[in-house]
Amino acid sequence: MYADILIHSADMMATMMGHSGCPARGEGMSEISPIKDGAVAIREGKITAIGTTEELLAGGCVGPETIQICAKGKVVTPGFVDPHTHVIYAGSRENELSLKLKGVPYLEILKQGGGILSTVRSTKQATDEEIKAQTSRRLQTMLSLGTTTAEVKSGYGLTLEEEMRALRLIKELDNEQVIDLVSTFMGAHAVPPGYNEEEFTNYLINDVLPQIAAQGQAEFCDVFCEPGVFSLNSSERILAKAKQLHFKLKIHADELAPAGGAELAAKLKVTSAEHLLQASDEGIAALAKQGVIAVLLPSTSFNLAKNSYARARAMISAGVPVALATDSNPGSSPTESMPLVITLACLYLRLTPEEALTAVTINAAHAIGKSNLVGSLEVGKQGDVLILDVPNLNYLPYHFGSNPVERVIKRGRVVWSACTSS
Ligand code: IZC
Ligand code: ZN
Repeated sequence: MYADILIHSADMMATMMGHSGCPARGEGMSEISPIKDGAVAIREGKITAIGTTEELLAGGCVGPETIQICAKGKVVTPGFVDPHTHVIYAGSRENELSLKLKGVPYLEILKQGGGILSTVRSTKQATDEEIKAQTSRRLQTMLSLGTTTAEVKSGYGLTLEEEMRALRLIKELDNEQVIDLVSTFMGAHAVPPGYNEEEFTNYLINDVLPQIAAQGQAEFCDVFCEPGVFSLNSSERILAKAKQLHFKLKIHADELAPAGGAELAAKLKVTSAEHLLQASDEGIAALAKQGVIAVLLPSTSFNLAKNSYARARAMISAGVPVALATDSNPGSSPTESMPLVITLACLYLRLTPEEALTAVTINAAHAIGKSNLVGSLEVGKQGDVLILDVPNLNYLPYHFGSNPVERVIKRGRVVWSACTSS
């Protein structure tokens, strides 16, 4: 069978093979299973062969119609998986920049009715078409920066009706644009005016979650577990109900204050715990024991400008599988860039380039339950491949602030190319 597309002659092809069953942890995070002079063949959207250029050419996968792309002098990787975003919204919050620069804390802005609540208002006022148009632009930027699969959280609705609308729009966008999207229900994102925390928690548990489950448009349920937003107790009640309703679980934990969020994540055996800047040693050990993936978000730390980053080295030493994400949102991380996240992870989380690559590919795929489909270059997986215009892997975090992605191949089709999009 001839391939539809053959990418060949890559100086280095990072396959990330061997971690599809379980996320990589400890020293396993450094195993990128590289192939020198690497090649990958894709047919009908799936990878059909992988090896050296010589091996693939000898295997007879090139027919008269096969598109051949030479990656000489380049690095080839799986498409990036961004496992934590809040990209479904309308509006922006640059008006809060001056407050932030004056040192007003993120949660104080929220308390004053801004922050998340400001985006809730702008999203509510927008039409479906406006939300989709603004979100599509962000997704297109993400694609150009190498993201081929992403998770998207609701949470700028905070009513049953508006949360359902967000999840419906995520589904529509999943069908209409290139990036594969995984939906997360995050009604527990902030307490809206008119409720106290307990009332809103009860509303989510009794009125919202059962209907979201019945609608079937979200795979995961997430909670902003943070003192001043949702307490440990409220978070546990919401996630326990979500588990009963067969959602997979995520939790924003220990971001701004140490509060036992990591311990709760381990107790509930969530798929992933996010942020974790203030996670305790006990919390980290508990995450490792339960195999909970830590999704770390260094662009958020960078943008909050507090010089405080998650203790990724302690997590990796303890055996916690680490993934990385943009946290793309209009408040604490207005960026779409996984390459920037890779640079920040190497400089401030002290990941090696190999560990960072594992964290944005196969471990990120595990964090959203898609490791059987994406996150590595292996026969049978989706043909989601990046050609990076970098001479070696160190160059990827080293040179920052411009786009290293030369071409994005999604299910065997070139969907973005640096040379044609200027
Ligand atoms: O809009 O500020 N952290 N949720 C929790 C966010 C950031 C999104 C936002
Ligand atoms: Zn988040």
